[in-house]
Amino acid sequence: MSSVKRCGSSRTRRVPALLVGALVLALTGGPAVAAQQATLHELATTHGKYFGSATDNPELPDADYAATLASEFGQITPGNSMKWDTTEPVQGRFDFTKGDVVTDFAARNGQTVRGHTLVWHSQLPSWVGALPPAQVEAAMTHHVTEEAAHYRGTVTAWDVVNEPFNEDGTFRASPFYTAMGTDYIATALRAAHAADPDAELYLNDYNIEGLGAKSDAMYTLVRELLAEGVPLDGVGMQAHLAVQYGFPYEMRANMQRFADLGLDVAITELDVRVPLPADAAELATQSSYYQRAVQACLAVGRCVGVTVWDYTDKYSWVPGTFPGEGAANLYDENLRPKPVYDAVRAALGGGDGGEGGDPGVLKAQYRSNDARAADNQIKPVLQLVNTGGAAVSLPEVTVRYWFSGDNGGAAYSTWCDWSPLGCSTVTHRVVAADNPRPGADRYLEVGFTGGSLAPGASTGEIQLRLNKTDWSNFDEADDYSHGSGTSFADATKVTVHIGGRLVWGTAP
Ligand code: G2I
Repeated sequence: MSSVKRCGSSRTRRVPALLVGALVLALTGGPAVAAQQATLHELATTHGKYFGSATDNPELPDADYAATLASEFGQITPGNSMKWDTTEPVQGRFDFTKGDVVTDFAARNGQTVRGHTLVWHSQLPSWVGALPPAQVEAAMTHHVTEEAAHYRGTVTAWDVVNEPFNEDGTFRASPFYTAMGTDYIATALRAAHAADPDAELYLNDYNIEGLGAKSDAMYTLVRELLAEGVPLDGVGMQAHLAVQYGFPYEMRANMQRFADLGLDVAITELDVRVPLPADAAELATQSSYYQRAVQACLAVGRCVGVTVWDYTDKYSWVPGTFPGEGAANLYDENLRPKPVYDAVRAALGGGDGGEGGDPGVLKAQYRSNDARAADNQIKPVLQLVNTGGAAVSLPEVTVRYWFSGDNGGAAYSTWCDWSPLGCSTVTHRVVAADNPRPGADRYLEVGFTGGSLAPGASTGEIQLRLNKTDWSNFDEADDYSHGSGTSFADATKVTVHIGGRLVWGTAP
């Protein structure tokens, strides 16, 4: 059984992060300091998961880089050194020198290694594409067999096949697909299993983190493979995210549907790039994306861990591939942790020093601006307060003020009358409730087009108003979110969502 599995089997244990840090110090004979901050991996371990990073051979001689890689992360993935163009540049001539440097580093530092990757259309030496199709299967099987056998016992999980799909969910063309059709995937998995029966075998791809055509295609494929008894242990979701493209739709639910098939899932290459220069709102969005990805993994029992695609902007692949974008990683180019690092710690329950900080938590406060509960307008005044340890990106936030339309016309006008944020950044509309209740068949939904809320900060009051376009009267007295207090108080009947997740209040 691999150590990834062992990690998984201890998933139910909950060890306070500080205790883990103290234990590690005690076991390594380190100084008996009490307040050592738990590392990302130690925090993840308290949830039965690992926290890892990609790395690459040219980076390892950088002593400061290597020190943090060794101390902060419990798992590493070679970014390039196990790819086909490095390990078999000439047919039949194998060279595992670079990959061995990475597995040696991991062994010295008690880390597990995800092997990346055995079969991929990219970074493929030209001789593979030049083979007659009839010879591709034998070449692929030989390659998979030699490499998986070489790393038997040192690599705990393999990305056996990487990026098999196009964006629309069709199979990607490659020498393997051309020669064998979709069978190449089962053939590669069987060869890897024969060479290393203990390794966890994964299919890995990007843009399969959320529900959608591409993840549906992966879901269909893995269900078929499992039905055929093909050895497959997990699905890797790369998670190369960008603030300008939004967070993957329903990531947790998507991970859970793979888990429900009996597979492990892993976030294998997480980074979140931003257009440069990054402004405060974009960085807050970035923090929230990292947090939401980590939270999705924590919420899915069979998510075994999170790997960032290198931990520092100093060695990021992003600027070379997306000119004008970057700052995608947890540490800056001088190897200093950035605020997004603290956000990830908070999401892992590490807060600002292990006290269990709550990531991105908002509360809603409400006051009535309306002495007349039976006229033709509703005038709630709302404000949000960040009670968490990390900045919250306001475009991720929606607020619901629940009311009843009282049998008037179905059309509404909504207004923001005043807000220190500027009403132009506040969006508002009336939405019909999915589950209409007395006093709550509709809600006023409030959102934001920009900005972020620092820990402890408040939006200040947002003065809202709505009416039916037929100007018929409301009876607000029984409205779910209505109150008569004219000074601000915490309002648990006003609900707040971050990225679709309920973070405050009780829905009717
Ligand atoms: O592109 C990001 C990742 C997407 N998923 C699969 C991963 O394998 C992929 O990793 C990146 C590496 O991080 C880069 O370092 O894969 C790239 C190639 O597809 C790697 O970049 C290449 C450069 O393009 C080459 O010029 C360079 O010779 O790295 C090579 C080795 O340093």
